[in-house]
Amino acid sequence: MKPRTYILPIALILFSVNTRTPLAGDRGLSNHGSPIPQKNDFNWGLESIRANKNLNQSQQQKEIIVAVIDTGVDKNHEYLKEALWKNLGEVGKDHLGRDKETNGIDDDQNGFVDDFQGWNFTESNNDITDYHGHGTHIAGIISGRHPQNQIRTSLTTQTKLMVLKYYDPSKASVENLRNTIKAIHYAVKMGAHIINYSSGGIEPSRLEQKAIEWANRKNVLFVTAAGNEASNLDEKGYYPADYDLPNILSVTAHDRRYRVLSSSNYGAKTVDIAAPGENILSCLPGSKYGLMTGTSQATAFVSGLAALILAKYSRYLAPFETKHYILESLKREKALMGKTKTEGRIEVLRALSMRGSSADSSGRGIDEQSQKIKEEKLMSLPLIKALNNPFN
Ligand SMILES: [Ca+2]
Ligand SMILES: [Ca+2]
Repeated sequence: MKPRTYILPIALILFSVNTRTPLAGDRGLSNHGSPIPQKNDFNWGLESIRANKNLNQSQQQKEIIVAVIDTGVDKNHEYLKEALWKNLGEVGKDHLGRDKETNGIDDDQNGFVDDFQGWNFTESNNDITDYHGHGTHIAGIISGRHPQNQIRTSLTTQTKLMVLKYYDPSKASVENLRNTIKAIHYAVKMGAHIINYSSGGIEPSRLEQKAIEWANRKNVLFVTAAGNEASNLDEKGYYPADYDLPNILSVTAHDRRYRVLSSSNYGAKTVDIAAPGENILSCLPGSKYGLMTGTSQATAFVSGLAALILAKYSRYLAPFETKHYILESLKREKALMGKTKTEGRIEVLRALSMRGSSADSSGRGIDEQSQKIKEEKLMSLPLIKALNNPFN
């Protein structure tokens, strides 16, 4: 297969075979970021998806874990540190009174020593420091707090970020793919409800697909980027976005006028949905902020919304149910015609106020209905059916 080039924000060019690369988009990182959020630039994404108001906190009934498989995070960033997931099996004191976080023992016997905050698969240790910037930016969008006025916005108070570092630009590309697969396994094993993967490549991988299939069996939603190559994915593949699996949501990016970005991949038969992705202000390492553009950012908005939906109901929804709420509540836009399967973009308030015939905010309705309606029946809704037959 013909090698393709990927342009990273640090201008590193990789010739890819089975690579997985974090997607920074057109503009990449805005230099080294700013200590002060730039006015008016943060909010457009949140406003366009109607997530800029504080939601009723009572709607958020439980903690949702989002695995961020990326380049690590700045774990000391003021807007991220409280949002980080903790592995309860690796915190507290061991029988000798030592901190489990640092005792050099795999206290919870999951195969990872001192993985109290996630794991660094590139170095096989618990150092999740982000030297790249991409993962911190993505984590900031998912955690969704508003740095200008210091209120928490809807994306979201109960979300915990499980940080899984898979990417090292100095490693062979096949190694980054291997670490992706390991990170998916870790996320599922350790209880993530959603995996955010703002990365991809042109080569499919059977092992990666199997890992995501396993995630589906374990009710883990996999939100992933359509990619930034200006390609029609109905004609070219891009993975993992293009695997035909019911738990995958593939996301392209729109601008302030709801047009798909010129750099974003699209596909009327293959890409699920659009979300904001141009000049998005979020966190950068060193407690800074900066703008990034691309389908990575759009993907993070969708993961944030999925977390809110999961948190709303009294039981955990299956991935196809969460997708149902996102896709049935989207706002259709003329500008997105021919660009995604749904020709729509996400809207948080619409998704969270959706009652339909099957659920109320307690989840009772959907609990009852789910006993009566089998998955096949719900999947027979036209939208969902289309979603599972992307190549038709
Ligand atoms: Ca462990
Ligand atoms: Ca330990």
